[in-house]
Formats: sequence, structure tokens, C-alpha cells
Amino acid sequence: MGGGTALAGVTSALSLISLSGGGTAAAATATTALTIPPLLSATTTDGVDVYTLDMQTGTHEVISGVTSSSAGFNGSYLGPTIKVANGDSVRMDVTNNLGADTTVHWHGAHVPAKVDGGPQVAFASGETWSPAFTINQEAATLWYHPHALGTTAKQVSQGLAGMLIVDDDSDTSAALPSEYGVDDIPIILQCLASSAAGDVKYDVTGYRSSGLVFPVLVNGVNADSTTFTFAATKRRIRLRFLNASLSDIITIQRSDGATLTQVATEQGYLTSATEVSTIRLVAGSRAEVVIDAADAPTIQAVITTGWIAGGSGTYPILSITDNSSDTPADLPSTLNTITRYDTSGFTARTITLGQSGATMLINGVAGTTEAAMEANMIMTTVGAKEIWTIKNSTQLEHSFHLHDVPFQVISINGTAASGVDLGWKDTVEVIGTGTVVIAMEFTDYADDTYMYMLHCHLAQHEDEGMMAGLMVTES
Ligand SMILES: [Cu+2]
Repeated sequence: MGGGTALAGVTSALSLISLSGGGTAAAATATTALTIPPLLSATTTDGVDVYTLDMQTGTHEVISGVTSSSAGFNGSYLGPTIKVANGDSVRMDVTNNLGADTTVHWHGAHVPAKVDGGPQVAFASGETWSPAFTINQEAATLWYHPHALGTTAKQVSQGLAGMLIVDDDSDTSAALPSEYGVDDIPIILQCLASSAAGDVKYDVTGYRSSGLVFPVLVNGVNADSTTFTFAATKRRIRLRFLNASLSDIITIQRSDGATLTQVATEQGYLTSATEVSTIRLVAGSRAEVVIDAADAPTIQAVITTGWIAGGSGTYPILSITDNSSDTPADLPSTLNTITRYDTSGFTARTITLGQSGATMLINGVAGTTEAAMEANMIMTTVGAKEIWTIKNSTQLEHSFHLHDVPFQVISINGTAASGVDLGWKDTVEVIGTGTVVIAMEFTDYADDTYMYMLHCHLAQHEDEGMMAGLMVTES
């Protein structure tokens, strides 16, 4: 395991954590205060909030004590958290100093295709891309990351990822913790594959090399031999989990076996706070929970490698202690109104996730070039209501992600969706040979030049072709 790098000198806060399950993970023997990414300030010009992101290379210790080449936004690893509100006019001034083409995709954002950050808008090193758009969705936990053709896995694994929080003026948002870094806490989880010398792997050749270790990072800091601590100054804490791994499945749970109170899926609040024993996050997905600090829970992450051999295990990642003196009001009994689609009149499609050797396919075509995606493009119109059967014809795990609009999960492997699967989503697990049925409405943003993407969010599968274009034109 990648945990052979015990933190020297962190002995003053020694705490022994017993592992449950797993067995292959290194025991976390030390504690370190949780690192929280900074919140990015905007400059406001003529009513537009302008956020400045500089994509740059650097070095970072993805394995404690070992220097890796890395990249980040406004720093050498990961990026600042961007917090916007429904209705905001924003512009993102993104400068590429990576020495390679890139894009930035606002994962989960409902924005026009031209500013969505797909491969068509890739821009060269030295250039600045300045997409402007209006935030047009309910409160949700989104993220941002590169999305150029063939280089997503490499660039994301180098550290190019950040959280994008959408706030709104709903009663629920007012009732939930929302003070960033105080009672509203991002938890960006990554499981990487690396050589012991710190050479991070992101493709088939790299994953098959010998001597790999599988560091687990929380907000960019190696978690293999430490548990992060957070001393809560508010009794109720909101945690926003993001699985920013290339391929691993991360299951969140409490180490004492008690339930977690989930309040949101990828695209917004659940209808009501829901007690869950585990939260299973496939690559690219998110969930929000609220914690009672008085419980002083330890949160653990169970890593299941979907693609890479090795690396699975149980990691205590966050230990919360209670320094609060407040008494929060009860949570609202209703968090959201989700009208479930009556799909009887919806247009049906089948999206087949396939494979030919190492080449990954959607509906039989590898989306590795723009020409291939043009030829294989899914065409729809504004106002269309559709029901898609996502059929996995491979033995491999996939994480299906749709750009543009949120979807409802109708059924999973023949069983009607229930529980937290009734929440709005943009990313959904499709197990080997499994079938997931989703439904969505293409509400606005027609374009006949720029396409959205639908793809596997196991980033190496995306790079190997499991991606197709989606063109939403005028009805
Ligand atoms: Cu996949």
C-alpha cells in the first residue's frame, strides 16, 4: 500500500484508529488538521463576477515526502473553491500555462454548450479563455476540471480539479450550514496510482507497470498514514464530498457504523434529509451530508478500485471534534420538491457503452476525435424530454456523466430507483453488464455549432473513446 510513508514528527496528536473491513489499507496512526482549499474571490465589473484561474505546473507531495510533478489552478495542486449563486452573472478568466492544450469543464453546471468547456473549445498554452454565463440552477455541489480530447486523465491526475459551489435563495439553503470553511466544508477525495518515486499514472500502460502505490488524498493532502481532524465551532457541519479520482469508487461511511444524514445528490437537495449507512461515489460524483459535531464522528472512505488492480482499502479520513456552543434549529422537514417525471411520452434512446480491446465505445464509436464525435453525435432539441437506457455491454465498471441538464434515475438493473437515487444527478454508476435508465429534459440553450458531451467519467475510459457529443438545437 501507499502508506509506507508515515509522517515523521506528527506524534503529539497520536491517535490510534482501528480499521474495519478493508484490511489492505495502512493504519492511520497520526492526525493532522484538515486542509481546506481557499475560497476564490471575484472582482465585480458591470455586475459580472470575474474569477481568475491560472492553470500552472509545479510539484506536489501526493506521497508524503516524495516530490511529484503536478498541476493546479492558482497553485501547484488542485484549485480554489468557487462559490456562486443562482442568477449570478459570472466570467471565468482561465489562463493556460500548462505547456499543453487544455479546457476547463464546469462539471454539473447548466450552461450553454459554447462555455461548457468541452473539447471543441480547447485552448493553447499561453492563451486565456474567458467564458461568460449566468448561473441557472438550484444549489448544488459541482466541480471543475480539464476536458480536452485524450488528456483528461493525465491533467486531472496531475491535480487539475476544484470545487464549484452553487448557492441559492431557497429556505433550505438558508437553513443549512453555508459558511465556507467554518461549517460548510469541501472534502475532495482522490485515489491515485503512482510509482513509489511519485510518477503518477493515468493510462493503461502506466497502470500495468509494476511497483505501483495507491495514495489517497483528502483536499490534496496524502491521507495514507494520517487522519485529518476538524474542530467544529458550529454544532451542525455540512460536508460536501467529491470523488475526483480517475476511476476508483469511494464509499463514505462513519467508522462507528452509525448513519450519515444525506441532504443532497450531485444536482441538488433531496426531498428530505435521508439517513444512509453508506454513500457510494463513483468517479466524478458528489454528495452532501450534515453532521452533528456532538457525535464527534470519524468518517472513513472505503476505496474500491474499479479499474486498477490494488489500492483497495479502508481509510479513516476525517475526525470531527465538537468545540461548538450553539444549538441549531431542526432541519427543515422538506428540503426540496422533486417532481418525478412521467416518462410515458418521452423519446426513448439506447446508449450502449462498449469496448473493442483497449478502445472504449459509445454506440459502437470511439469518441477520440472531433470528427468521430460529429459522426456519432446525439441530436436533440430544446424542449425535448427523453428517456435513455444506458446499457453497459462490457464487464467493466463505468461512471456515466451527462453534461447540460440534470437527470432522474428511473431504474438501476431493472429495479425502480428509490431512496437517495430519487435525487437529481449528473453522474451515475453503471456496473459491468448493467443497465441504468435515466430521464431528462433539454430545457434551453440551443446551439448548432457547439456540442455537450456524454461520457464515462472513468477518465481513462473517456480518453480511450467512451465519449459522444450531444447537440441541442432549436426545436
Ligand atoms: Cu468507463
